[in-house]
Amino acid sequence: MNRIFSGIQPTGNLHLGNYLGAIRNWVALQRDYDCIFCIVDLHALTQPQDPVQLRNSTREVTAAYIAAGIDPERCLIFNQSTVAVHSELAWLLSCYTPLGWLNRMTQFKEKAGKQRDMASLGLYSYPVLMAADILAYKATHVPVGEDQKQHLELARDIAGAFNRRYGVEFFPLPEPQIFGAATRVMSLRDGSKKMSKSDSSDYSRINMTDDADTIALKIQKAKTDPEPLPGDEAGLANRPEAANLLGIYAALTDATLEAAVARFAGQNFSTFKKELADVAVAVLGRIGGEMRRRSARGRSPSHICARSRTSSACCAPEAGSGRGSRVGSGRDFRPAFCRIPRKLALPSRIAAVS
Ligand code: AQP
Repeated sequence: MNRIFSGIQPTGNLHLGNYLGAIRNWVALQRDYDCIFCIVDLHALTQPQDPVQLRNSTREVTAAYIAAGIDPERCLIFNQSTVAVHSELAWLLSCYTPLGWLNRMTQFKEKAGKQRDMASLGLYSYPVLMAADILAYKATHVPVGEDQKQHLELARDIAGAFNRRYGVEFFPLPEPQIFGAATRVMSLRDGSKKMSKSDSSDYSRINMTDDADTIALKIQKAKTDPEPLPGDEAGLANRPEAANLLGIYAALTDATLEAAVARFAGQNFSTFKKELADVAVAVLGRIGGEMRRRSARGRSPSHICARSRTSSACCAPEAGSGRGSRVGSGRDFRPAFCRIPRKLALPSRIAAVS
């Protein structure tokens, strides 16, 4: 069976972009693939994090997976820092990754901004760790939002470089899976910027835990332009906010962008926004409510991860009761054992070198 690996950083409020670009697709794919869904807390450490907040966010991401419909009996769920092979393989792969490849990564340029010399090596080599996450499990498919496409291409390049170096087909070249009408959900305040957890304005995003009133208010306040909605998709050119909101509507209603545009052709934004708010509340309200209920019941994510399936996947998680580490990368979902190093038996030629 083909294998999926994907993950989310516990870096703050999960938002509609994470849901439409990633989690929702995972739920649909879990029936047909061997699935590993990770909470990638080592990636979160590429930016400064408050340890307590990081631990809480790790729990929130886990709760979101389950509330959105990921079945822990069917899929493997754990947090990255508990499986050392992610970091070990990242080091190995970094030795096959030319700097020129990393220099092209737009996410690093955006996140480092003008303070490039002050950015951490971790932020720079983030895509190598991401490649290790995927390749450690020999995953064949990676469902992600559009923003991660470049990193996925790099993971394929690194896998290819490794295979060529040793003349083996050791790592499969992972295929990106990018689908839906909202593969890149944009900020509600600026249609040219990605909706992001780290945006300082809470009004730029719809959080998965926002209640119905907050969702409606954020949509009502979302930036628009003065024109009525266009009659066809071509009319969305140079109208990033209209394109974003209609894309969100299409994704939430499982329609095509074309159908969404046709439905609201010629209408003003206020009528459309009311309908958009209703569908957003119907979809996210249920999931956010379930996330809140889970938190209130005090069911810890480690309990969830303990139920996470042990199978043909590479490692077997169990509930761990260890206290969190000082940096906040949890030990809560510690695997009982990790077979990866054995499974990931390196070709003998490499083993001989190392
Ligand atoms: N705006 C988005 N539209 C569609 N998909 C998105 N994803 C993130 N933002 C959008 C997808 O969600 C998955 C997890 O992403 P992540 O949180 O691990 O990293 P990120 O892409 O860096 O997300 P943020 O919100 O921008 O986080 P911060 O602000 O902390 O950097 C991925 O599949 C991603 O494509």
